[in-house]
This record gives sequence, C-alpha cells and structure tokens, in this order.
Amino acid sequence: MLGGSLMMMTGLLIVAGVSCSLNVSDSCQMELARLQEQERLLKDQLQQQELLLHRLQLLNQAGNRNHAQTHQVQDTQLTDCSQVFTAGFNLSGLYRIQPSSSPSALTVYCDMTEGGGWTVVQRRLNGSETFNRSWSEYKDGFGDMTAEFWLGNEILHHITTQGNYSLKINLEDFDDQQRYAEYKNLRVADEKDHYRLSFGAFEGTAGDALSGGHLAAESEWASHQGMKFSTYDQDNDNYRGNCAQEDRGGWWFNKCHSAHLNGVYYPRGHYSSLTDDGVVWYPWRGWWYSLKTTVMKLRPTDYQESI
Ligand SMILES: [Ca+2]
Repeated sequence: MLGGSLMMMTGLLIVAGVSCSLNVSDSCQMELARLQEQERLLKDQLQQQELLLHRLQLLNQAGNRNHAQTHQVQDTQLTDCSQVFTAGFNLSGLYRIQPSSSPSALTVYCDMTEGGGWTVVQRRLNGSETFNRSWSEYKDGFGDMTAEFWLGNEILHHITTQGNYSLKINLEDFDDQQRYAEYKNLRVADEKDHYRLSFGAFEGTAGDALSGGHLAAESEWASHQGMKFSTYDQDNDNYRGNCAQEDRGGWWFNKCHSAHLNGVYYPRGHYSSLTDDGVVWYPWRGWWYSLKTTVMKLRPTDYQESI
C-alpha cells in the first residue's frame, strides 16, 4: 500500500515538475517542494517497514528452528551441540539440548563451523546488550542467542561437569584481525562454590590471558585459574574493592583481571576510562583496547572432527 502511494507521489512530482518548468511562479515552486518532502517521508516509511519485515522474518525462522528441534530432542536427549552435530544437524542455529545433570531441556546456539559441535556460551558483536548484570541474570543467562548473550552459569556448570570440555575463544579487533585461545578441560563449579573456574592446557594465537598473561609476576593477581564468579551484587574476588562493579560486568575476577570478555563494549577499540573495563584480552591488545567480536564456545575435549 505504501509502495503504491510512493508511485502515485512520484507521478505527481513528474506532472508538477513539468508544469512548473512551464510556469515559474513561487506557488508552483512551493507546491513542488511540498510534494518532494512528502515523497521523502514516504520513502523513509517504506524503508522502516522493510526493516521491520526483515526482522519479523528472522524471528520467524528462529522460532521454527526452535520448535522443530524441540520434538527431535525429546526422543534422543542430546546433551550438547557435539551430539546435535553427530545426529546429522550441521547448520549453525538454535537447538534443544539437555545436559545429563540438568533438570530441564533448554535452547542453545550451536556453532557448526570449525569442525562443528560447539555449544556457544557467550557472544559480543555490537554492544546491543549490557553485560553489567546481576548474579541471578548471569546465573540464568541473558540476551539474544542470535546476537549478543550469556548462556548462563548454571547451564555452564551442567555442561562442563558431564565430561571433559574444551573452551574455544574467538576474538576479532577493529582492524578485522582474528586470534583464538583454547583451553582443555574447562570446568565451572556449582553455585554453592560460586561457579568457580578451572581449566587445563592452553593453545592458541591470542596469548594465555586466563592464566594471567605472560609475566609470572602478574599471574598472582591477574590469573583466573580457580577464581569464583563475581557480579556487582556478589563480590567473590580477591580485591579489596569490587572488580565487577568497577569493571562493569560479571566475570571470574582475581585482583582484577587479564581477560574480561564481559566488559563494556567500546565501538572504536581504543578507549579511556577510570578502570580497564572494556572487552579485554590483555596479552593480545592490552588493557586499553576493547575488542570488536568475541565468541566463547564449548565442545568435548576428545571430540573427533569428521574429515
Ligand atoms: Ca572484593
């Protein structure tokens, strides 16, 4: 309907333009300007409606995938995305899984690239979500799984304690350079132990930030090994102040960090602030550079990629 109005408006403009070229009066020029303004408004409205339609289509696709996979999982009890992949689903997207100790099934985003089978835990890409959230929000998860989100500490605990899992972290800066870090045997304890983090051997190109960077002197206060999770409303760090409050995001803080992927999203990379509260991976870009894209994802350590 809007498209029809726009066509009619364009027709009127042509007629008005021709008649004004024959008649140079002020009123004619004013009428032409008014019609041009109306055409611009209609174009804006049309563009907005197209955007809305595009968003609705995306939501509909996600909803359909979700619904289809719900039925599939009720028969087979897939406990993570590696089992979803092995069951023959090789498209990245939303699927239903139920980790063995989890009381209920849940929807997760499965990344079927890089060998497939990755259960995505966290994603940053444009700053659309705030990550300065409460303990209960980090516990249950928040955000949009097709964009920015945190899967949830409770489910992280259930997935990582049902076997040996590797965590892969994909990072990208604003120059479109990419690095990765991978940790074997990553485990997140239960809520009673404040979702304490432990991990094994590092491999990758981004530097071993979770162990506290590359200087031994720093690891005492910057290592995340064995750290409890903290949020602004639950201070479990080793610092006299509150790292989560100062650095504005939940994380496994020490005193305070050498990696903080749940920090504030700064859209230009380099930033200045009272504290190092950006999306930080210290050994690669330092404390005063906030990364453009991060993805954290889990897969069984002994997973065999199909050739
Ligand atoms: Ca403290």
